[in-house]
Amino acid sequence: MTWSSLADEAGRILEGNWSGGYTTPASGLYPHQWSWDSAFIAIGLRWLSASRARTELDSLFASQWADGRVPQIVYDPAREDDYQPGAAFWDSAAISGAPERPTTGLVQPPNHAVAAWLVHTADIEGSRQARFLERLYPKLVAWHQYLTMTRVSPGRTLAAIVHPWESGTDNSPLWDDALATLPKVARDIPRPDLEHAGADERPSQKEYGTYYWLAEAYRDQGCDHREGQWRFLFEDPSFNALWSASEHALARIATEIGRDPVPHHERARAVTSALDSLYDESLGVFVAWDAVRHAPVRKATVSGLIPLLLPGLTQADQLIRTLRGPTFLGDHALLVPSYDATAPDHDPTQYWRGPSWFNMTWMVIQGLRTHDQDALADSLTQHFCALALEHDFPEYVDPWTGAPHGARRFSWTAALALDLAR
Ligand code: 9YW
Repeated sequence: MTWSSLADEAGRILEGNWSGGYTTPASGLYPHQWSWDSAFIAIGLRWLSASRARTELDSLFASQWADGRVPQIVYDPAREDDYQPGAAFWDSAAISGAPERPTTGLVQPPNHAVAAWLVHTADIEGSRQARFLERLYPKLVAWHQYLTMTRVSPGRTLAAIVHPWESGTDNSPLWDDALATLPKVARDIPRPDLEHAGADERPSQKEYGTYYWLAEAYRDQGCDHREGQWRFLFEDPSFNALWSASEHALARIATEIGRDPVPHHERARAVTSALDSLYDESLGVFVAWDAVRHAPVRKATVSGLIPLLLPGLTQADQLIRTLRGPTFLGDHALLVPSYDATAPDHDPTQYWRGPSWFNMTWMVIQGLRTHDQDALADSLTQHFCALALEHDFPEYVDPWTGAPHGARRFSWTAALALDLAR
């Protein structure tokens, strides 16, 4: 592998998945714009075309809701039949405060300010000329304000997700017990995704039954979980670590455009210190907090390693020990498994229940660099780039054999490989 062949191929993939204003995650399986994908994509795209990377984020924020939320998916109406649930399911036009383009009412992890800052640093001159940060800053502030006002329960500091899709780690074992208590929709659910990936590589029909039930309930109460007793509410470590990292990035952005960085530093510190309550000493990782049952979900997933991104994290040494140990990389894993390698229900080929995902390993690499662990960061980077190139930039891989699964020519795999190959 040479870095230039990797960069050339990654560039072709991002070109192929470019829709004119944004990049789809994968041409067949995911034909719309996804929120946290766009941020990861912009991070790589900045090395190909900083202006396109700016457009990627601008186009996502053009569909921000009046309450500040950045929707999980912005739909391309021309591809309505190609992904479910589609725009017709959400009918966002009927909800007050929704944007012009159809979107879902859910959100995804808040990695956008991190991306905006990185895009800016790749072309400071162009960014200043385009007034990119001036334009995006108030929108990013409104997005984080939505999290504070709507997703933080009284007396808490961390933001909660209201649906597994919001975690970005859809069928993670973290959600199993809560989902088992929920109803499923009775009708047949269309699964156009199964035309592009094997059924054993996607969430099951049973999981989809509950996802739909929960999404319908959320939609039917106007996309606000605070009406009544919402039955799925989790504080996820990765979601909140990204929020804190994004507040640090917002502080840099504020300074760059002559605004006050202090509130952002304060929020970042508050979220980081609130994450302490999710740290599980005996597992050596952060776990999710079930805010309905008021109990932690004691399972080790890659989500629990993502707080490594945060400077000054008091548990950094223990997290790195856990990462190197049998739960994750210990048994010669090439990339970071998404779920505890020692768990009896670990499945190295099943979506978020074992395989390694490139975005997660990219964040772990950034975290290792933050905590001066360059040797391990370098070795993960080598595996990352080699596997991406060898297997046509897959969506995810078996952590030990590197065998590819899910979509190929997957945009964030290409974008983040490009970023690491710099
Ligand atoms: C789905 C687009 C999305 C990602 C998620 C991932 C998957 C959608 O694809 O969810 O249909 O399963 O879990 O993180 O944003 O790439």
